[in-house]
Amino acid sequence: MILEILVAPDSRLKEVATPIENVTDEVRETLDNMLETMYAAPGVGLAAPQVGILKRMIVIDVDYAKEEGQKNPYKIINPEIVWTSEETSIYQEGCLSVPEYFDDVERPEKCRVEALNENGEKITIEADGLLATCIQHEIDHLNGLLFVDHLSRLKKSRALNKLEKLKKRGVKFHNNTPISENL
Ligand code: K1U
Ligand code: ZN
Repeated sequence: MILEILVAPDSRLKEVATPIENVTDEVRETLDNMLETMYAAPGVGLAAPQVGILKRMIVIDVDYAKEEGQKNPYKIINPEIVWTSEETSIYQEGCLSVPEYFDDVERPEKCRVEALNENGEKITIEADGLLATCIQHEIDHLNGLLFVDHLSRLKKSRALNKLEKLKKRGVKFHNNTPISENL
């Protein structure tokens, strides 16, 4: 099932999500729905708060972006960043909750993340490149942060004010694109 992706500004995107206590069938079904939603958007990651679920789970597939049809999804529950590299890298990020805005964000180049998989087993992910960027971007969502929070105040307000105006005019978004106006 495809879920509705929240668009900023939305107070639910600023909340800190709570840990998952038990990895149940309901959690697995939500992860599957999140993946379906992410592929349809299309995106390379999605965090549960972006679909209005304030729980600590994310999905990622950076390989899908490289070669269409090649799926290599991660379903990640209660992720914790346990190490980051001192070297940083700059990547032009986008966000499904901040449609039509892209900007450079500097983050640690590599990171190590401990989490649970969809079977409730402990996993460790050693990430670099786009995977490291994406996993840090998604964990930010679990902590109520958007990538525009890493930009200057001016750039952040430019990005969010534009969206706020579109929302006030009744513009709805579909697949990251404004689609309609109820004037
Ligand atoms: O969290 C999100 O909103 C998803 C976001 C993840 C992300 C992208 C780039 C850098 C960091 C995190 C996206 O997927 S935006 C869309 C996107 O980047 C993309 C879409 C289709 C093909 C390739 C990339
Ligand atoms: Zn995002």
